[in-house]
Amino acid sequence: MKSWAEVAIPPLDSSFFFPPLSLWDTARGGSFPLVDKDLYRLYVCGITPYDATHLGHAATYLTFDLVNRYLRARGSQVRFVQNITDIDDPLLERADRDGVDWRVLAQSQIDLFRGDMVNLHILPPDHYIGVVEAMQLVTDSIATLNERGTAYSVDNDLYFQVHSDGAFGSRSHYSQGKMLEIFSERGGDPNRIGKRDPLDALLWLGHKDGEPSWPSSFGEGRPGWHIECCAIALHYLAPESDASTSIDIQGGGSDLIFPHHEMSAAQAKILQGREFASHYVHAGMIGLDGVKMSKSLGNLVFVSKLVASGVDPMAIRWALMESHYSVDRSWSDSLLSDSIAWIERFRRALSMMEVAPTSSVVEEVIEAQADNLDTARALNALKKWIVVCESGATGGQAGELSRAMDAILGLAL
Ligand code: 5CA
Ligand code: ZN
Repeated sequence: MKSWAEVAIPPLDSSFFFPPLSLWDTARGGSFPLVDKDLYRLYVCGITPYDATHLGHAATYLTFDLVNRYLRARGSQVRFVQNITDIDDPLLERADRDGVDWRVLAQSQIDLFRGDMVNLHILPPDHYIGVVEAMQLVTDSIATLNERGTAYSVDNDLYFQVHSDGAFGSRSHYSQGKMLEIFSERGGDPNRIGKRDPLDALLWLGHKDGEPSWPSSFGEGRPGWHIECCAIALHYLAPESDASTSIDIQGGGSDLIFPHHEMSAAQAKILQGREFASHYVHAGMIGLDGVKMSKSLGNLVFVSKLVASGVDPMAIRWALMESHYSVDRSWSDSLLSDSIAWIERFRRALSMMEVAPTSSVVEEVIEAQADNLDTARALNALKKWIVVCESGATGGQAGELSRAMDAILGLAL
C-alpha cells in the first residue's frame, strides 16, 4: 500500500547531546534505555479502516512518531513498518451494516487516514502494508507454524496453540481470569468446542458463504488477526539473524497488550526462535470529557473534522502532548482551546526580533523526551520560554528553537 507523503525533518544543531531513549516496556514492567544502534526496527499496529482517524488513533501514532523522531535526531536510522487490518470481522460487520463493499469502505478510510497523518506531521512508515496485499506472507507463516506442530484444526478453522511458546503471558502479565475476560471482549472464542486451550488463537478461518476468502494449502479462508501483524513485521522489518530479539519496538495502544501483542509475540517466537521485541510499548486510551471514546457511545472526535473546522493540526499535536502518553487521558474543548492559544503564543514569540535564550530550552526538551517521552515536561519548558520571551528577554536564536521543536516534537509552525 502507498505510504503517506514525506514529512521533512529540519537539520539540528550538532552541538546538542541526546542521551539514550528510555521507554517503558510492558513486558519487563519498567523503563529501560534502548541499546545504542545504527538502525532500529519499529513496528506499530495500524488501523482497522472503518472509523479513522479519531483522536485515540492520533495519540497512539503521535507517541511512536516521537520515538521515531528522537531516535533519528540522535543520529540513528529507523526502519518503520505499519500494517492496515484491511480484512477482519469489525471491518466486514461495518461494511455490512452500512451496505457498502468492504474494499470501498477500507480504501476511503485509508485515504482519510493518510491525509490526517500528513496534517499531524507524523513521519510515514517505510512500508505501509495492508493484510490483503500481504496474504502470501501470512499464509506462509501459518504454514510454518503448522509444520512446527503448533497449529491444529477445529472444523475448517486453524488454531495456534498459545502454550507452544513457553513464555506465553510474559508480555502482558494478566491473570488467567483477566486473559479470558479480555480475550472474549476482543473477538476471541474461549468456549468453542474442540479447542485444546480456551486461549488458543485463530490463525485461519475456513471460508463462509458471503465472506471474502483466499486460497491456501490449508483450504480457502481468511487469516486471524494476530498472525497478520506477526508476518508483516517479520518480513518487512527484516530482522538481523544474530540479534537477540527480532525487532526493537512493538507499539500500539494499551488495548492491544492482550490478546493482540501477546499472541503475535508468541507466534513470532515460534517462527524465529527468539523473543519478538526488545520493548513492548503501549499508549494509553483517549477518552472524551472523562468518558472512554467508543463507537457505541458515538463520542468519537475525528481529526479530519477538527481540521475541516479550521483547527490547526499543530494545536491537536500540542494538546495530545500535554499529558503522558502512557496514561489513559481525556480530550476536551478546553484542552484544545488552551493548546490553540499556546501555539499562537509560540508562533508569535518565534517571530519576534529578539528572543530569550534558546539552547537551554532545547536541552530541557531533549532531556524530557529521553525520559520515556515526558512531553508534559517538554511543553512546560517551552511555555516558560514563551513567557520569558514575552517579557522581553534576549540572547537566543529563534531558528535554532523552531528547527529543534519541529525535528523532536514535530511542531512545525
Ligand atoms: N488494526 C488493529 C491493530 S493491528 C487495531 O487495533 N486497529 S484500530 O483501528 O482499532 O486501532 C488503531 C491503533 O489505535 C491501535 O494501535 C490501537 O491500540 C489505537 N487506539 C484505538 N483506540 C484508541 C484510543 N481510544 N486511544 C488511544 N489509542 C487507541
Ligand atoms: Zn497489530
